[in-house]
Amino acid sequence: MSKVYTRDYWETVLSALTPEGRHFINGKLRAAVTGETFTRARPMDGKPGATVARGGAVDIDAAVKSARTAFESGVWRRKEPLEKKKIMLNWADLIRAHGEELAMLETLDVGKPIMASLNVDVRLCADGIQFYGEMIDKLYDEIAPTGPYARALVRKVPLGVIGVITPWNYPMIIDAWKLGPAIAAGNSVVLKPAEQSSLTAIRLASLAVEAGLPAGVFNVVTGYGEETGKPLALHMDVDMIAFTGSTEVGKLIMGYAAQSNVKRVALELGGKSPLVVFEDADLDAAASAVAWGCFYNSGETCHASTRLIVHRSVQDALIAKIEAVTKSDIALRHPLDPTAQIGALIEEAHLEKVLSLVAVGEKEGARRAFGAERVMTETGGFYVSPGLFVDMTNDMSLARQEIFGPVLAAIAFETEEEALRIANDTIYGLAGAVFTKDIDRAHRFSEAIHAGTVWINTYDMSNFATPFGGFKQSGFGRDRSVHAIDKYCDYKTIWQQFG
Ligand code: TXE
Repeated sequence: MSKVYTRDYWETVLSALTPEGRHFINGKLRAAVTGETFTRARPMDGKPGATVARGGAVDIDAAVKSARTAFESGVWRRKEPLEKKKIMLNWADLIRAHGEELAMLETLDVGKPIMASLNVDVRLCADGIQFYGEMIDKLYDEIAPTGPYARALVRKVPLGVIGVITPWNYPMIIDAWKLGPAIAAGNSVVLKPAEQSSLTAIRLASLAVEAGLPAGVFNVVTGYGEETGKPLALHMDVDMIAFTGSTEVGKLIMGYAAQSNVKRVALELGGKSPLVVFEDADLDAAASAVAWGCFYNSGETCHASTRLIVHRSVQDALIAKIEAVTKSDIALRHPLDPTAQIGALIEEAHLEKVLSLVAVGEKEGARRAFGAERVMTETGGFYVSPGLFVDMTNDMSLARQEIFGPVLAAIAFETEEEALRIANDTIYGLAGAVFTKDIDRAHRFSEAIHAGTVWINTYDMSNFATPFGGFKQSGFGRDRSVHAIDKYCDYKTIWQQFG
């Protein structure tokens, strides 16, 4: 029988929690060299959250040395594939076994509903580690075609030390998307989580060592972007940075790579994804897809369906359905309430940014159909209700800027050409969707949307077998799928001449 979770149960778990905020370097917890720490307000109620080590260049240097030593020693990359696979699978099992604790750490840091942390974030993190663990003993190298008197082996070799810099919206999931393939390929990692969400990264590292991952293979240094992320990205002994975050910082990361050692870079950046609804679409399915697609995780999702591009003839009917589905299904509640579907925004500054973008939108002429207001002020914490704006054109800031809050912009169109032009008129290219019953149009349109993922008559379906990432200023390089391994490896050719 499955366990019944209550608010009281989760309150007890929270009060028993003793979050660890120190770095994890060479298999051990360590304070920052300076001894400095920082504390942030917890999103659920604005009270002080956990105390976390404030890392700097010296801490990064220690972590990179530990990662390099582990890599050069071969303690991980030269291990028998079956043995490595067993360790990764143990790690995934330990993540599942500590699911409630990890879920609470995540909710404490980022304010998402505890049941989402448990059933989505913890689950997908463990599944990600397992997916790449299972690949370890199925990776073959190649023999190139040559003449009869020579043989050329084409080996896929790990790069060395990978710097991973992650955001706060899905910390554990995005960590697994990068740690899984990087470590499965034989690399060592230094992870710099977002300053808003350090706790699960530290716990994932200690569980990895408990599972048998040798010390130094996976290190965590916590701290701010400029103070900790930048020295990692500039480090001369880091071979690659795998980054998820804003397009603005993604551009800086490319610059740091160029200024230092031409390290490789993979970037998963922002989005402003279009969801196009034609007049023949199933409006109930479209309403549900657009509401969940935009408002899940309070809109703090890089591939959120933030631009609804709808045929003018069905606009009013669709918007009424979106409002109904939002109000009946997407419960905004305290994150420890097991019935909450969405919770708090990450921090006060972010809440203010979301509300100020809304104010600019209204000044430009967007009309509020519902929501997009600060709510639950009595709880403390940072809550904004899901909201939708109409009477919009694609050049308004609500349609152009990534808001990263529960704010949907609806833009009407008359013809298919116009819909496509609006859909592709963005600097981003992460995701998109088309709703229509016309199969020819569905395929024509999904081919023409310039984005890394396009859905037909659905939104946000995904699994580990499918690559995820963007075109244009949404970045490059793919997370998930067997292909994700490639970017953490390089090809090495070994020639041998016979006789
Ligand atoms: O992102 P940042 P922020 C978008 C979203 C959001 C906006 C700002 O629109 O509102 O970005 O969010 C580290 N050198 N996305 O400020 O700053 C930082 O510490 C090296 C989309 O949180 O890009 C964190 O670990 N690292 C997105 C990570 O970069 C630096 C997810 C991301 O932070 C750094 C998050 C520097 N100079 C935000 N500055 C997505 N694609 O899902 C910061 N960092």
